[in-house]
Amino acid sequence: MLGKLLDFKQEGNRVSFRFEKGEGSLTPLKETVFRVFSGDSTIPSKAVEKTEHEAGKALCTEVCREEGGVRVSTRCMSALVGDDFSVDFYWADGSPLCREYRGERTLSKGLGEEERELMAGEGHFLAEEKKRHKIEVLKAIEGDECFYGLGDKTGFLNKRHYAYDMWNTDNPDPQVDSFRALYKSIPFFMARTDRGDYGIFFDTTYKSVFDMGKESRDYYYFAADEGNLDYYFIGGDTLPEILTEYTALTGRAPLPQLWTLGYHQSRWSYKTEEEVQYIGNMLRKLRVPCDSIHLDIDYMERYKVFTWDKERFPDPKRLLSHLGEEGFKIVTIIDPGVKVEEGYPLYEEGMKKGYFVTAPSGETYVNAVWPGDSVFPDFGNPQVRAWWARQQKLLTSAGVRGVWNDMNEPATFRGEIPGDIVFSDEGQKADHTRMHNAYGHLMAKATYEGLKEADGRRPFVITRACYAGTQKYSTAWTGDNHSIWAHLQMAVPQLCNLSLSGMPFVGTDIAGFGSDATPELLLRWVETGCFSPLFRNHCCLSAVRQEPWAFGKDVLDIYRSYVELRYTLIPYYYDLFREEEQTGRPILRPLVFHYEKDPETWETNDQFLIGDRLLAAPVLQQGVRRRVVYLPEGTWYDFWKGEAIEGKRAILQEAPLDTCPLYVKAGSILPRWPVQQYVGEKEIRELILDIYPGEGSCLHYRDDGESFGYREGAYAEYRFEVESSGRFTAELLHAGYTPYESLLLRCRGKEIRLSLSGEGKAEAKLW
Ligand code: MIG
Repeated sequence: MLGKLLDFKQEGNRVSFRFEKGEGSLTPLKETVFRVFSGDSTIPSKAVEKTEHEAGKALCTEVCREEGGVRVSTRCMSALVGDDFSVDFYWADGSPLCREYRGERTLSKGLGEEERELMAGEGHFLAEEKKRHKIEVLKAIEGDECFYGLGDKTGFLNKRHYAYDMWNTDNPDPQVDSFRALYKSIPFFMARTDRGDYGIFFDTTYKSVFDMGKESRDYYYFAADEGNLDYYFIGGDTLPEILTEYTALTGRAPLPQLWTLGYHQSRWSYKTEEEVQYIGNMLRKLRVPCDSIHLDIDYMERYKVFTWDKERFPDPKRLLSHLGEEGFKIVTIIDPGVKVEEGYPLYEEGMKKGYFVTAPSGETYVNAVWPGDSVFPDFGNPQVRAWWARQQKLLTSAGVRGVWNDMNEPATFRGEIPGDIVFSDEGQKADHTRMHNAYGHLMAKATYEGLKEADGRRPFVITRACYAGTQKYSTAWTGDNHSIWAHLQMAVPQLCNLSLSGMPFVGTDIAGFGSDATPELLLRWVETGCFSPLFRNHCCLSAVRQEPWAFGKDVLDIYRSYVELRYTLIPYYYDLFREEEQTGRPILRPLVFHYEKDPETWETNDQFLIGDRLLAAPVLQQGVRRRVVYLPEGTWYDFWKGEAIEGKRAILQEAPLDTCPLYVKAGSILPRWPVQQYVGEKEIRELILDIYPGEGSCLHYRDDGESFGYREGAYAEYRFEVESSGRFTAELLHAGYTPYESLLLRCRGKEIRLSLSGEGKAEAKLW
């Protein structure tokens, strides 16, 4: 596309190239991270906020012409830039990692006119026409590449042989493998290959295509028709390393408030004050631990955002404070659409200030969502974000503790917003085509800033639409799944791929949103979903009730036991979030994340790891009471029975309806708390440590669970270690927060209570 490479110039780390038909640059940001760029450098990145890498040290060890192009070398890698801005990446020893595909694309025409009509007549799926894109990067598939990431896409863990679009889409049909797009656009993937691993982040908010070897067995490609050629290449030996660099670029999820790791109960909608109170009462009476109840769109007055319906919620402050005393935190939904209505302050103020997106003619653009005719805040404009941020006070002043952003793809009822509708891009004039995929991301950013300002605590935001980097502001749920087994099955690879896309705080609607749940589906879903960071039961207006008690006592008892299990593991989850904030390693991890040398793990769709210590192998099929479990290398302990099992093999595991097969790696130390009805119900003075024989160590972290004080050192951090001899040691590494009074070590039926000495140390003999 850019034609022959003519010459190059090096300025610091940046090497710029002149081609026959344009220019480009290649910049190492680190020894293993390169940015490849050609286009309009004034388009602001929505994902990458810090560019401090670029200022840093000199990274290029050599830049020189050779046959085939110009080689830019760092200590670890090199990139060979050639005609048409092809870039091949090599290890320092000269072995290739990822090379451009230099052949032609195999373009085939779609169906002929007549055939199309025939097929369309019965509503058949029409094969896509394979067309060229303005920006197209083809990389060779040279072996047994597996691809992971790409956000929330449907289907399975390994994305090889599938093709997707990045275009935030709200399609309420049951989502299946052939869907090309869902709510989120995260144009990042990692490749596991025999030659090493790498990640590619194509930083464009324009609609893009990722064909991961569906069109051809010889190459995969990513492409767009507008915007820049702007991608980051990250090389590494392991997937965790690559994710660390990707999240260094796009940001990490900040440590959440502790209560957000508890159980959330939701439904579209708990419509009245009485109903919300009733749900709270039931949860407490039936002793199902719960921290949060979510209010869907019906709490508002005729779906007007930042209002309360005065009849159904006459005194939100009183209600929320009463629920607060019982340990419930209330999360309210907020959509972007603002109802067109004279006298509605938000609408009037926004109109006066020109805060809504407009048609090219300058007229405010109107489409329909829940409130009927609505207008759409221009979140690309920093002033609009600041205005939106200020609105959060209307919620926090009533006691709201979290905000759930929905419909922010943005979804609209009267057709999609036309491409030429005018949006701002940080003050630059832009259009819907450019801003669509960033809309939810920027809304979440405004919400985050607003909550931070109004409440001061770590903001809790949930969003449906995302772009790369949304993890800095928000958690996410996977939108409108259905109460069908296929969607319980999909939940595992979908949450794993979101996690590998930099979004660690994720979950699905437990028991499914659309369609009707069954008792068995509810149970298998809570047995799986109790491990997702965002642990919420939610369902649609029209669906049968699926609260924990909806199917009788036997179901309730099993359901409760998994909520309780989760509450005992909250300190472990919190440790994982601490680790995530520092390294980008997510909470949910597919097996390949830690065992990529073992091909058995490459496509595991029905098991996952929680951190590096726990492995869950839930039952995902109706009627099934035993399943095959693959345990990777090492020794594992059955969580329920305690017996040791040698790994690197498949076992047949009994799994009656009340059992989610769960395993702990030998040498693990699992921090646990007693069951509480909500986080903070009990004052926890003792930390339980479940220890599984073997060798291992971990860090344990504790703070007030709420404020940003930890950033100024207000936290306690411990290091625990167990040796194969049975010697256990504890050390308090940082004492910026009240330490535990004691540790309760539990190992193979034995219990030892320990207190730390004045120097913050303790030790014990476990076996
Ligand atoms: O399409 O607010 O995904 O969680 O309950 C309906 C009503 C709009 C879609 C969300 C869903 C929510 C529902 N919303």
